[in-house]
Amino acid sequence: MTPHRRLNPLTGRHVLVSPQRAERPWQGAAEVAAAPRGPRHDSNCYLCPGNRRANGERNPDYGGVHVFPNDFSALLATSEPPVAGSMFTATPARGETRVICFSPDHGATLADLDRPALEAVVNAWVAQAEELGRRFVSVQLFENKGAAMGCSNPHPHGQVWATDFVPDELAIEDAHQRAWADTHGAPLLAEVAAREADGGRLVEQTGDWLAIVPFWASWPFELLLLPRFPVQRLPALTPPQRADLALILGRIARRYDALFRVSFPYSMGWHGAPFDGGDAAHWQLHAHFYPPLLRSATVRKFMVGFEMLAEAQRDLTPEQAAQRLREAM
Ligand code: H2U
Ligand code: ZN
Repeated sequence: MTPHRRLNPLTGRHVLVSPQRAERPWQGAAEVAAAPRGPRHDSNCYLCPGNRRANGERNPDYGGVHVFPNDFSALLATSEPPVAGSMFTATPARGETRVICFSPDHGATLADLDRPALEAVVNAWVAQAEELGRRFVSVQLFENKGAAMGCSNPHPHGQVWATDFVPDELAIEDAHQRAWADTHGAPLLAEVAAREADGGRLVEQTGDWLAIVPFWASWPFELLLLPRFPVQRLPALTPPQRADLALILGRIARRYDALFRVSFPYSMGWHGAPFDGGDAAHWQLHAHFYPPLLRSATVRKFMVGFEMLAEAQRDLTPEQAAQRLREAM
C-alpha cells in the first residue's frame, strides 16, 4: 500500500499508483438520482430513424443497426500536406469515417439492448472492419458515450475511422506486442488472459472472453476486454465467438451502470492487427474501455497536472477497482 509505478507492456508507459491516498472513506453511493431513460424517439435528434441530419439528408426508417458516412468527416479521400522539411513534418492522411447507430431507440444504451440487438452491433463492427480493412491499413472502431466524454448526442452510436496510416496508439501497441512475442515466444495478451482468468482483477467472463481491470490501468475503472483464444482481427471471429462477445458486452455495460447508478460515460474501442498484410502472430484483438468517473456519478478523474506533464497517476488500485466493479450488481 505504498507508492509505486506500474508498467503498461502494451504501450511502454508507466502509471504512478498511490494507494495510501485512497484511504479516504468510499463514497460509492449515488449522489444524483439515476436520470430517467430518454424517449424512444426525439424529433430533434439527427440520428433517429426518419429524421433529417445536419446536411439535410433524411435517415431511413431503420429498425436495427444503421451505418452512414460521417457528414463532418475528419478524413477525406484526398490529402495535400503542406510542403515539409525536417523540423516541420507533415505527411498525407487519407481515410473514410462513418457513424454507426446501434439502435433505432433514442433512449437506449448498450446496457438496454437484448442479445440479438447486441449481436447486431457486434456484426456491424465486424462488417465495417472487414469492408474497410480491404482498403485501409487501420480501421478504428469506437464509441464515445456520455456528455462527460464530449459526446454530442445521447442516441446510442459509435463511429469508425478508417485511415491509410497506422495511428500512434495502434503503432505503439503493435511495436510492444511484437517485441514481447519476440522475447517471450507468445503473444502478450494471450499470456495476460491466461494469468488473469481467476485473479483479483477479473470483472466479467464468458466462455470466450474476459474483462479485467488491467494491472497497469490508468483510468480508475478502465477495463480491458480480451479473447481467451488466439485472434488478431475482428473479421476472424467465428459466429459463436461473436455471440459470446455480445453477451459479455451487455454485462460490462450493465455492471458499469450499476457502479454509480448512472448511465456510465466512457470511450471504448477496438484494437486489432493493422490490415497491412504483414505477419501479425504477435497480435491479440482486444477492446479498451476508458471511463472518466472516479468516485461517483459526478466526481470524475481529470488527467491534469502531474499526469499531463509527467505520467498517469491513480489512487484507487486496479485490484480495488476490480473488486468494486465485481460488487456493483
Ligand atoms: P459524437 O457525438 O460521438 O461526437 O459523434 C457524432 C458524430 O456524428 C460526429 O462525428 C456526426 C458528427 O460528425 N454527425 C453526422 O455525421 N451527421 C449529422 O447530422 C450530425 C453529426
Ligand atoms: Zn435519436
